[in-house]
Amino acid sequence: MISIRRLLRFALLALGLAACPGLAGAAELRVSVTNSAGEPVPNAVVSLPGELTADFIPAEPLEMAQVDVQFDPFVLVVPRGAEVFFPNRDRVRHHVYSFARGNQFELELYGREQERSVAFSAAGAVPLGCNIHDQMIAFIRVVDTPFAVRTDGDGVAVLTGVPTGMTTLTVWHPYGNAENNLVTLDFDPAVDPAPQVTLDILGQH
Ligand SMILES: [Cu+2]
Repeated sequence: MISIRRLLRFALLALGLAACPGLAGAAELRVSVTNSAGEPVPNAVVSLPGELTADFIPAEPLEMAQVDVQFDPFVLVVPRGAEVFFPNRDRVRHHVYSFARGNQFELELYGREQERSVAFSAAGAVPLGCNIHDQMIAFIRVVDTPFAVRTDGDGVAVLTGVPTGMTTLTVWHPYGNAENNLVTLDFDPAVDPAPQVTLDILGQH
C-alpha cells in the first residue's frame, strides 16, 4: 500500500516542483564559456563553492603526464590536498617545477620508469614548467570545493549534484584577461541550469 506521503512526493516530482528554490534538491549545471568573439573556451575551470570533505574522491586519477615533450593535460583540476602523479612518457628526462606560493615544488631530472608525485596543499593556480624544455607549459588549478570541472573542446563544463539556491559561479582560465584570470557570476542553478559566461582570453589557446 502506498502512503499519502509517498503519493504527495510523486505528485511534486511530476509537477517539477522538486527543483524549485526553497525545496531541498540538487541540480545538474551545464556551463558554456566563450571568449569575447563568441568562440568556445576550452581549459577553463568552472567552479561553485562547496565543502571539500576528506573522503571526496576525484572522478578520474590525477595525472599530469609528459608526452612528446609537452605536458598533458594543459589544465588539471585538483582538490586541495590531493596527490598528483607526474608520469614521464618520453624517452628524454624532465625536470618539472613550480614557483607557485604554497605549492612550490621541484622534481629533479627523472626518466620514463621513475614514478613521481606531489600533493598540493594551497588553493590557487600552479603554473608548471620544465627546466630542460622551455616550451613545456601547463597549469594545475587547486580548488577548495567538490564542484569544479574543466571545460571541454566545446567550452562546456557539466557539474552534477550541485545545491540549488543562489550561489556564485567562478570561471578561471590561465590566460583570462581579468583580475586573477577569473570572472564570477551570481545566479541560481535551479532557475538557470545552463548559464553562459564570457571570459576574454589573451592569445590563442
Ligand atoms: Cu622537460
